This record gives sequence, structure tokens and C-alpha cells, in this order.
Amino acid sequence: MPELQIIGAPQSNYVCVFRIACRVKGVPYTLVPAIPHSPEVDAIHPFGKIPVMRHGDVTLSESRAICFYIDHTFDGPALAPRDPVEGARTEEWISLVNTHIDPLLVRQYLRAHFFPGTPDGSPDRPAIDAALPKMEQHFAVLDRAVVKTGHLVGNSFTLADINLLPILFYMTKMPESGAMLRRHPSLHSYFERHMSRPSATEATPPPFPGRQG
Ligand SMILES: N[C@@H](CCC(=O)N[C@@H](CS)C(=O)NCC(=O)O)C(=O)O
Repeated sequence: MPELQIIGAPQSNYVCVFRIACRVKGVPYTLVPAIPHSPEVDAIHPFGKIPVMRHGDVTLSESRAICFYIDHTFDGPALAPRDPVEGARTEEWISLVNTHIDPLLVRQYLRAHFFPGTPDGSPDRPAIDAALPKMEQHFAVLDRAVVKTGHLVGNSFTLADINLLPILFYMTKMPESGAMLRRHPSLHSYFERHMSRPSATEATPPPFPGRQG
């Protein structure tokens, strides 16, 4: 078997998804450090985003496509249920997180803290304050989703949970989102329980260069 390479930065929530998925599946890989829009990334992702993957002659972009490949190429537990209804619910949650939750929580809120683009590097308060009321709604949706079984889909840990965990991890790092998570008890205990899995702890994103914690 050729070496499976994931190309990207370990701070990326989507690189983290790949790493948890591989650990759950029992698939060894090599992390090749690269930032978005670098030549090795641009060669695979049409818009220069990370992660991208290389496995022999196969190159792929987009975390969902990469995880599909891992799930269907290698032995090990299924990352997405093969039952049509539970499989579709897993896709539903991955899509909801990638198209609604990640853009608000990561691209708007977290970026306003981590990469504010302000003259003195202080957090972009208008962007943060604009995000917070919508974030309350998103946290409430997620809290309701996990209240019954402690999972997003059915009664097992699926790619839907793996896809959400790194975002929740980053939410614990900032004051408003950390407090918001603690105010949603089902989501908070869901996060703590799944984040303590070895697959998740081993893939914990390191701090961004130049930042503490
Ligand atoms: N839909 C993509 C999103 C990937 C993505 O947004 N990656 C971020 C890092 S977490 C990135 O490359 N950002 C750079 C940019 O948007 O220019 C996926 O699921 O892989």
C-alpha cells in the first residue's frame, strides 16, 4: 500500500477531522505540513484550501470526499453508517455543520479573535458581537440534537460527531463561546465525553504559531 498523506496544518479543524477519522478507522497516515494556497495544496484543491490528500496516484480535496475515500478504501469500523437512513442523517449533519455552523463559528467568530485584521491585532468586536446572537441559536440546535442519545446520529459515534468535535474544541478556547458551551449542558457533556476519546485527544490541534493556548 502506498503512504497515505494528509497535506495541511494541524490547526485546521478539517485536518483534525481527517486525523480523528483515520484513528477511528485504524489507518496510518503521514501529516505533511502545508498552509492554504501553497503550491502543494494548490496542485490538488481548486481553491487552495486544506486539507488535501495524496495516496499513490489518488489525490483528493475536500474533507468529506477525503473521509469517504478513507472509509471505503480501508478495513475498520464504518465512519458513516451503511444503513440508508442513518447514513443520510450523517450526511445531513455534516452538511449542516459545513454550510452553517463552520462559517459562523469558525470563519466569522473564531477568525475575529485569531486573525482579526485590526490595526493593533485586537479582536474584531463588531464581527464577534454580530456573530453571538446567531451562535446562541446554533448552540441550541446542537444541544437539542444530542440530548437524547449523546450522539448526532443514532446511538453511535459517527463521522457527523467527528466533523463537529474540532469546532467545539475551538469554542472552548474563547471566552464568549466557552461560556455559551457551558450554558448548553447536553452539548457540553457530549463534547467532554467524546473529546476524551483517544482518537480525539491525539488529534488535538496545537496552538496557532505565535499564540498561547
Ligand atoms: N470545504 C472544505 C473547507 C476547508 C477549509 O475551509 N479549510 C480552511 C482551513 S480550516 C482553509 O483552507 N482556509 C483558507 C482559505 O479559505 O483561504 C473542506 O471541507 O475541506
